[in-house]
Amino acid sequence: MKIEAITLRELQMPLVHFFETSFGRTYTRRVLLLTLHCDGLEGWGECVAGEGPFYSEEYIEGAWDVITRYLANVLIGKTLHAGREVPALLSRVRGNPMAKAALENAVWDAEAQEKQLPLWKLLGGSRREITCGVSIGIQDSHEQLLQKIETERAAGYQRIKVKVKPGWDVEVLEKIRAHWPEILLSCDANSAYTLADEQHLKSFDRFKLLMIEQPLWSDDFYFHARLQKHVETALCLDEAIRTARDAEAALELGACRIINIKVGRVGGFSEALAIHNVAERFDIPVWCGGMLESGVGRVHNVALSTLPNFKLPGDVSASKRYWKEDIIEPEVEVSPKGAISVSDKAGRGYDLRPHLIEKLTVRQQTLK
Ligand code: OSB
Ligand code: MG
Repeated sequence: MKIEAITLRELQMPLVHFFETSFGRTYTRRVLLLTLHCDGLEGWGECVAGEGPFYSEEYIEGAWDVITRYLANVLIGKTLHAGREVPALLSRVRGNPMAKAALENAVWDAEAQEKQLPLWKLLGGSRREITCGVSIGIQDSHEQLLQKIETERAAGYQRIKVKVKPGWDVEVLEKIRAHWPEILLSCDANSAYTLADEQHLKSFDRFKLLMIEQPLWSDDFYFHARLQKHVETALCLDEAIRTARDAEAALELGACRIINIKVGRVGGFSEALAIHNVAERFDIPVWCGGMLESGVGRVHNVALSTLPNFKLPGDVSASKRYWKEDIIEPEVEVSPKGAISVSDKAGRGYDLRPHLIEKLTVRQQTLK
């Protein structure tokens, strides 16, 4: 396929409910969508960068800039056969994995259409159904959080993850366990603690959590390894794992027993697959994280989650948890048992809603 042009769009999508982590609260997602125009096909990709540089260094303005200034022009005019070819082409630009992932994944999206294969099969997936958990942000009150957990449990979700930070942790976990002693429960700190909190984090052991996600610094393996020796609960790394090399280093050090793979954080499907394979070699389960994606990123997450070592429920949940209306047709739906079934349709398996996309778009630029 020849890449003739690339369109960037910024969509502003108000969340059904605000989402708060240890680094801040989001009310409206600013979504950067890319469309690759190639031989009559359209490949779509989503850049999951945040509104500000708080989860990682990347943010929407920076991603827009690096794509338009340095990345898109490398692909425009080229004839590509596979998404796998993209990382090498973009490697001259350092870092910026979320910007690169939007481009690479759009190529995979087009490749699946061209080869008339479901994207999940092209990626090497084997599951017909993926299991879902939810990530629940910090709320205004404990009662609100418990109410939300009740709602998500009733909807069938198989694992509850709650965001924690100093001051919103043990008391919260205590109350959750008092209501639901047996549920699959984990917490995510988004780097809110330091080694000075070692004893405090050890006290989480009594809650029998499935994992504690990214308790320490976003760029660290060494001190996570030290912490993992001290606590019984499995640690899971999110922010710190950017490459398959990172995964290998972290696992050799014993920095975690579980890995969260986010296709945006790691620069695209190729690196996500490589991390999946490293973890499998170490007999470490992975699961698919989320970044409050619109339908485009969400269905790419669904496809990735069909790989065999995605053995734990992911943060990939129904469109309606995030949006009044999602930009895909059909929307991503979760069964009462907490699962999403994958379709046998070629490509991403979901159509786009062009009128809604147009309505939500606040800026647009096409590069030729
Ligand atoms: O750390 O997993 C995270 C959302 C934004 C930034 C970071 C994270 C999250 C989530 C939400 O936990 C996952 C989702 O529901 O998309
Ligand atoms: Mg996380």
